[in-house]
This record gives sequence, C-alpha cells and structure tokens, in this order.
Amino acid sequence: SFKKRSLNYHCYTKQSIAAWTADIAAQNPDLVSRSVIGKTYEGRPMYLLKVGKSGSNKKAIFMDCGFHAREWISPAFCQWFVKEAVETYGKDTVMTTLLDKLDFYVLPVVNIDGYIYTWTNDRMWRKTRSKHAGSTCIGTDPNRNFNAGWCTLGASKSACSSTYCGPAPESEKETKALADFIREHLSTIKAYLTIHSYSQLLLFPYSYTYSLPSDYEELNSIARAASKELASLYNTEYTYGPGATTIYPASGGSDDWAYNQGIKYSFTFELRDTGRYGFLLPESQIKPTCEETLLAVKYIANYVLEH
Ligand code: ING
Ligand code: ZN
Repeated sequence: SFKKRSLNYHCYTKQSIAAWTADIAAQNPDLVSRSVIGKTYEGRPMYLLKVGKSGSNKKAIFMDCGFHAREWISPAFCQWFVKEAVETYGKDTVMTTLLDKLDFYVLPVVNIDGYIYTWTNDRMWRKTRSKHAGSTCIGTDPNRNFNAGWCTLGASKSACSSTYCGPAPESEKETKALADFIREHLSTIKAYLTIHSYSQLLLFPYSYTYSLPSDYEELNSIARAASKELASLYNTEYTYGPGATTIYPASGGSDDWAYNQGIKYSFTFELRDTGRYGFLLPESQIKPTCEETLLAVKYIANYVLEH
C-alpha cells in the first residue's frame, strides 16, 4: 500500500492512496471502478480509477497526478476530483452531465515509489526510484521519459541529474504502463490532463520544440477560458501557453507525447503556488487549490464533450 494521505481531503497524511482507491470504488460501484495498469519499479500496483456512469460509445478523459514525487498537491487533486465526482453526481448539473456522457480515467499517483520516498526519506525527491547500470545515482525523471523529442532539450543524459531522461523512452515501468494504457484506449481518449506543481500555469504542447502545434489557436483559447474559470473562485492568476515558451523548453514530456498520439486536448497543469511555499504548499491551501482547479478541469471536460 502506498502510504499516507487524506482521510478528510484537507491534509496530506493519514490513509494510503492505495487503500483510498479500494474504498472509493467499493463505496460507489455505479460510478467508480478500479483496475491495475502495471507495477512500479519497487513492485507496487498502479491503480487506475474509471469514473463515470456506464454507457456505450463514451468519450474518455485521462488525468494523472503524482508524476513528480515532491509535488504533493497533485495526488491530492486527483483524489479531490474523484470525491467531488461521487459526491456531486445527481446534484450538480454539470458534473452529472459530465459523468453521464464521459468517462474519466484517473491515475492518482504515477510515481508511487518516489512519492513514498518523499514521506520517508527526502521530501524534495522528484524522480522515480529505479537503479541504472553503471551509476550509483537513482531515478529517472518520468516527465523526460516519453517519446517526444526524447532527451534533445531541457533534459539530461546523466543519471545523477534531476531531469535524467532515462536510458531510453519509456524505460520506466511507470511511464511504460501509462503509455501502454493510453495506446490501448486511443479510440476513446479525447483529452489528456497531467497535474504538476508549482507555478500556476496551464501549459499545452509543445515543450520539446518551439514550433507551435497545429491546434495552437484552439488550445490557447481553451487555456484562456479554463484559466478564467479557475480565477473566478479566489482570483488565483494563471499564465497559459505552449510549454517551451511559458515555462521552459523540455523534451520527453507526457503532454507532448499524448498530443502526438492524436489526443488533441492535451494539457499540463502547474498548480499553486508561485514560489512562496513551492512544493511545500501548506495543508490550508489544499481545499481552495483543489476547488479552483476543479473548475478548470470541468470547463475542459465540458468543452471536450461539446466538440
Ligand atoms: N514542471 C514540468 C516538468 O516536467 C513540463 C514542466 C511540462 C515539462 C510539460 C515538459 C512538458 O519540468 C514541473 N514542475 O515538473
Ligand atoms: Zn512536476
């Protein structure tokens, strides 16, 4: 079981996320089902939740959290999202329509080994926990490990670097499991959302090149509207745009890879804050951060539904 987090959704601790996935699925069998898409380097099962009312020919949205171990607000958001879905289905008209017409695949923690390591050993760990031949340094950056301009820009070939791209694309069991699942469900997955922190950004392709994606205009206007929705709650300001110019050039990211697989609506969220607390975002900010982010995710999901 992967340790610690959220009994009441306002704190980072308490129950393991693995146990939480079992509970939320067991308590909401008409809305949530759980599967295992693979195992981590250290052998932990990667649980995926499918959230939605059963129906035929449904489009799907894939959302993952916890790529980077120290970005604790990210797994908190995936859990918040599923909790809100089951608690507001049948009450909130937008959520009800979304779950009636779409399926959400939610992977609450991609890098489980790293996440646990931040609880037990090193709060600022980022990478996976895999070992590499010929080096004593540990871990690969999962967001440099996808096959999108792999290791050409803003990534390192040194195993000791925090942005190590790994020995090959999808060398990590975690990224391979995620990519395999998406490849197997390409006909239904219409949007890919990946949740990181921090910086308050809504990014879309590309990060591995300065070239603009062919859907630039549409993605930019969705990002603008989603950022506006997010800000409507607590005035939290987001900047949006292509990754390369909005945050920094970086190859091997999952959003670029998903976009190149044909998933047009591909976005990376960088949640709160802008640096005061950074990765150490206090528990008092979990709820407001999740609430405002939910507005943006619902906006994007509704857009996908209508297009
Ligand atoms: N930021 C992302 C990172 O992996 C990113 C930014 C997004 C890079 C999309 C590449 C593609 O560096 C954080 N905070 O991890
Ligand atoms: Zn990150």
